[in-house]
Amino acid sequence: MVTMFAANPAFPSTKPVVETRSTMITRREGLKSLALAAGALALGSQSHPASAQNAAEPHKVPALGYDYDALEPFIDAETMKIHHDKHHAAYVAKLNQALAKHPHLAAKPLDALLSQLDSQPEDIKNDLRNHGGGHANHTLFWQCLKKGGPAPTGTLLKDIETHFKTQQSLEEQLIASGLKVFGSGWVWLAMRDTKLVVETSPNQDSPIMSGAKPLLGIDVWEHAYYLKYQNKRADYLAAIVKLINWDFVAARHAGRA
Ligand code: MN3
Repeated sequence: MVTMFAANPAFPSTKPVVETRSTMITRREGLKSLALAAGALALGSQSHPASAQNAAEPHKVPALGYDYDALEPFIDAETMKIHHDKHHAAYVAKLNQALAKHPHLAAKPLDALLSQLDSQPEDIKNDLRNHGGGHANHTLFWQCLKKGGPAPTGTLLKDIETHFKTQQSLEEQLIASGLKVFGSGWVWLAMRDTKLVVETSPNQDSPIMSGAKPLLGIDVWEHAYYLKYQNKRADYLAAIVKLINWDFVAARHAGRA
């Protein structure tokens, strides 16, 4: 009956009524489906108690420690937000996924795993390297940045002068090295065999993986600067060497961090 009225041009006035009825049913059923889906979602989250979630997530994204816009105008808030909330969070999620296959490794400090990559289980070695490295590197990176922080002083400055003559020549070396990284990677100020060195690494590799201690890490992946600087990595590097939290680097240098 309904179909006949709706299809019959002789009864145009009935068409809206029919449509309204069928629309109402469709909407009601749609709402019912939505409610069921929401219930399923709620049930899903309840079926993972907090303790189980913690066991599955031994590593967490650390707080940035300052506002997304704290480094404006040199590093824009949008870049910081995506970089921290999306990129860093993805490394942590994938690291936790990998560790779920070897729960006994979940409690170990990340640095300990990265410094002995070769002895880690073959099936997660690559994930540890890429995602574990990504987590460690970004955790360090956020702490290395500060707008208007003090210049290096004391023992750190002396060590910089011993190895690089001046802070400026260290900054120039960081920039030059960062420009030489082909593709994605990092430039580091690291303590290697009691010597301060500037070095680079591809991808998410860290000096930790070859027995050195990174004091300062600068992310030269495009995701660190592309929104604001596009392809101008040199401009990004020139800006970021003026955003170094030298107090934090000094604490690393002194073994306090
Ligand atoms: Mn990054």
